[in-house]
Amino acid sequence: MTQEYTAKKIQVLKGLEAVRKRPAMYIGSTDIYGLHHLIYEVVDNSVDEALAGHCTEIEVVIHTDGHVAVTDNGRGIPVDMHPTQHRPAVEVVMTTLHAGGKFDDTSYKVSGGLHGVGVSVVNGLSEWLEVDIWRDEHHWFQRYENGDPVADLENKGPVDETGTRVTFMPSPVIFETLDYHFETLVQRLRELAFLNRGLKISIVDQRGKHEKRHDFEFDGGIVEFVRYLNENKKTLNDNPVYFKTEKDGIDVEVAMQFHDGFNETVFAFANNINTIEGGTHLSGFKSALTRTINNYAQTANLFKKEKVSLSGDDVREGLTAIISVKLPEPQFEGQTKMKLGNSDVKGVVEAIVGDGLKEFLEENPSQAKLIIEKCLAAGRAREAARKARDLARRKTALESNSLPGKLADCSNTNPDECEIYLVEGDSAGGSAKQARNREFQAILPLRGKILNVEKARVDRIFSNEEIKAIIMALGTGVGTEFDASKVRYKKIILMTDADVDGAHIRTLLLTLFYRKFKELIELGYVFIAQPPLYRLKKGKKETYAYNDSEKDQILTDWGGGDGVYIQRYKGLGEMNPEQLWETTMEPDSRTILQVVIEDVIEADRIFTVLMGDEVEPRREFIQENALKVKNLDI
Ligand code: 0RA
Repeated sequence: MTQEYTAKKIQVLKGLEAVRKRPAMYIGSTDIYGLHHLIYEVVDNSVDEALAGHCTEIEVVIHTDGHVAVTDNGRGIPVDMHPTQHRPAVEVVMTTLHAGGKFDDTSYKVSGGLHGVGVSVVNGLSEWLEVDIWRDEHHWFQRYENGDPVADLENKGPVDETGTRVTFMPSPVIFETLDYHFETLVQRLRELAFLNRGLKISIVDQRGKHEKRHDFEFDGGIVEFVRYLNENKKTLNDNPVYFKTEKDGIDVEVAMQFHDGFNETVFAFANNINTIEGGTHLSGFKSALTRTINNYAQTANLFKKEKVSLSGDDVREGLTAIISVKLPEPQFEGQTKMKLGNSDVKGVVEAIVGDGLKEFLEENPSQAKLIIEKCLAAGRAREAARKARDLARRKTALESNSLPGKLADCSNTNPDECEIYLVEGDSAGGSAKQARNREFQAILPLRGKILNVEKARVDRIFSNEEIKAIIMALGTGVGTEFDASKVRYKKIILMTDADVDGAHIRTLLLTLFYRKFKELIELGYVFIAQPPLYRLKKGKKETYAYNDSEKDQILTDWGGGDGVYIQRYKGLGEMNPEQLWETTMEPDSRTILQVVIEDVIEADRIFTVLMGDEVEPRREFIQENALKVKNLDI
């Protein structure tokens, strides 16, 4: 940016009352997501300084009492007098909605879109906020409370360096929680560091006994991002392929690497935002990929006799890729505003991926051969799966209205009111069938461990009996035929034993849902049952405990363990139907956990990394990342 910044460039719109009145309109919500959003907003401003070429380091510190400081070594927020407001520019930036350089096309601002609501929103939602600016050879300081300055901008003396520190305490009146989730912040900051090559981003958490800290700085940028996602995978091209271009103000970077697994992991970012609904950058990438691989296979005579073309799904099997575009005026569309709409982006991405990939394949014929063979194998498997599906369909299995033999269905047919329990083991299944309310609760018993879909190709997945039964019972179809609106139950409850095997089966089921029925998770239809661990009885008193600390609490309340009969349930099968009903299935008394995907990238990586043989990290993951406790029945 060559244009000099002056205070008059800042356009003045509105005061901050609007923000306090309707915080959700600006930051999405006032729960933990909104709370994290405050940090992202401030960090985004610093990232913009970095993108403009003026900042190399950003540090985020969470202090003991929950206030947060974000420091960068950029140019510093301007402090000169605003020509019409007669206040320093920083005060205007902090107290006026949408003030900032970004409304005129000469001040190039890249981040934002989703977050780019302006730092004034953070100020408006903070009990107090302090800004320190090192600029024009001086240290400047101002404090605000509930959005209003408590004193004029203060000159605290001469300094040499430049930068900005924004320190803020989110308002406890506005936010439901002030308890940041460190790992979530770490993941986002790591992602930002990957997406902005060479930028150093640190995060420090001082709340616990021991300080926690991460320093991220990736000189390889998104190439390192791809390596990180492919950790523990056997890759086909040893180094991720990387393309970069700049055209008409649009910056495009792509990194990609194939591995011998079966999942497609393609993430598209626009201005550092994960555009989970895709958009023009993603479609440009996909069409170039399919076209280029087909052309190369044709020219290099790799199709042999068998096949004439590969589909998009075939060429993306086992592909990990990051597409990152940066552009001055992103248009975010779609339901969640996470789909890039700028039409000119498609051609730019298509051109660079087409040219770059062609060159890579031609220059690396042995790796190219591996990749094409893998795509061909994917095509064959897809063909086999299609045939198996057609065959099964003729036998009225997967499609039509037929249901699996093991399913004890409910009588109600309104999906809004219906639940299905996927139950570990035939004996627990039997208890559940007796226990249930057959009007709205269906039971599908599953025998033993279901297939790990992370390690199997489509044809095997769809010929697995347990998985077939699940697909038939759900009614949605699968793969290209999947249709969430056909779901037969809007509560799909996984019910497994409270032991290591149960945790494993639950993970296998979660993997199946994550990889093949992700939309059902996104729609909030997937839950985990919480059976009790103990039954406690003393005289006529009887109760259940769902974990050890609950059990200890009950024993304390009952005046110690004397005369208390404690039964530890090793599995669901040890409960009789009445007990199973009242503890785990009765909507008024049970607790079920809703499965939510907090962070797609980490979820994807973790599923691939952890579907190996380690049980412990898997269990921790399930407990810490995938679930949000929500008692839906209260
Ligand atoms: C407006 C204009 C300029 C810089 C900034 C804002 C700025 C904002 C933040 C927020 C956190 N860190 C920041 N660093 C800079 C350009 C100033 C110039 O031209 O010198």
